Amino acid sequence: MLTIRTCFLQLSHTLKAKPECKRVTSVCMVHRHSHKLASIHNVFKLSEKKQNSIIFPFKDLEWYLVKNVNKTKFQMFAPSFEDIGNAEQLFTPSHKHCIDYFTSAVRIDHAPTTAQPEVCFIGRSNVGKSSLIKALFSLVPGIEVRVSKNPGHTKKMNFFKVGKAFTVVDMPGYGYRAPSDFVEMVERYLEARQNLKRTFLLLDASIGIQEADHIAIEMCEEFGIPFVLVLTKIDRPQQGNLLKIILGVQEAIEKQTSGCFPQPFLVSSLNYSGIHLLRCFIAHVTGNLQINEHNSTSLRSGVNSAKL
Ligand SMILES: Nc1nc2c(ncn2[C@@H]2O[C@H](COP(=O)(O)OP(=O)(O)O)[C@@H](O)[C@H]2O)c(=O)[nH]1
Ligand SMILES: [Mg+2]
Repeated sequence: MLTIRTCFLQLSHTLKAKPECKRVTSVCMVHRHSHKLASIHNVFKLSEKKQNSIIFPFKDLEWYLVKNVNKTKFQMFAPSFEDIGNAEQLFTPSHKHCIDYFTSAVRIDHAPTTAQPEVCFIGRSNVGKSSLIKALFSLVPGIEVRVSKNPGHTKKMNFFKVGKAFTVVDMPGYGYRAPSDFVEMVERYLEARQNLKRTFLLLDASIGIQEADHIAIEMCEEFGIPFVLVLTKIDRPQQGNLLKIILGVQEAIEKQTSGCFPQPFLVSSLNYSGIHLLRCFIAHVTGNLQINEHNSTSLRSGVNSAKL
């Protein structure tokens, strides 16, 4: 049987020959027009329909689903607006709560030792990891999240501290151009990091799960770490195509995983869809936010808490 390491290295060899993700959009473009939606308070000023589609992007799509599809799996984490507002506090800096880039590391033994809970973002190069982290931290003036113009640019693990609450790690991408970095850094990190509370594995919403993603999923499964699939750039595909991808991803979660949260998260760093919900989920899984179950439609059944 091939090890995960060999799978990645073989795959990288193939991918080097046909780089398929060279599309480059300016990140400034991504953030210039959307900043006002970075705060939930501005989202609340929109019509109810728009609010819902930004906060719970799946709601826009469920119309298209035939009646016999079980929709609960897509809406398991559905906190109240109050919970979402509380989570935003955690992503808002103050003199007592400093949020900033902390350090970078090229090897796991260079990674900072910290006891505070940690979450990390992994995925193919160019899938939108850094843009997503930038969107999550969009309420932090001047924070520097390096977003590459060229695929495969992030070769380091970049650590961001959110006060004393938790740490966020932006990982080097796998797939195109960065395979050995990935094996050296990410695999060891995922296997060994004691304080890692959740791994967010990003997939492009126009493409779904690709070969390299399957290997990454298998890696998370093998290490027995809890992880979540996040579909990025949901502003790009048409709704019908997006729905098809989401259903495929959900089926893969159900059939091929045991450590993955049943609900795939949907995000756009361009228009802030799903960003507020993801902030709330991160606040929750790092132990910083008790979800108010009374108002929430989520977390009621035992099946959810098992994977949270
Ligand atoms: N339309 C759209 N483009 C995005 C989004 N997120 C990222 N991008 C673009 O995708 C490219 C790769 O993003 P980046 O965050 O550097 O990916 P990374 O390599 O995974 O860190 C950049 O050109 C971004 O502008 C999104 O939500 N919507
Ligand atoms: Mg990056």
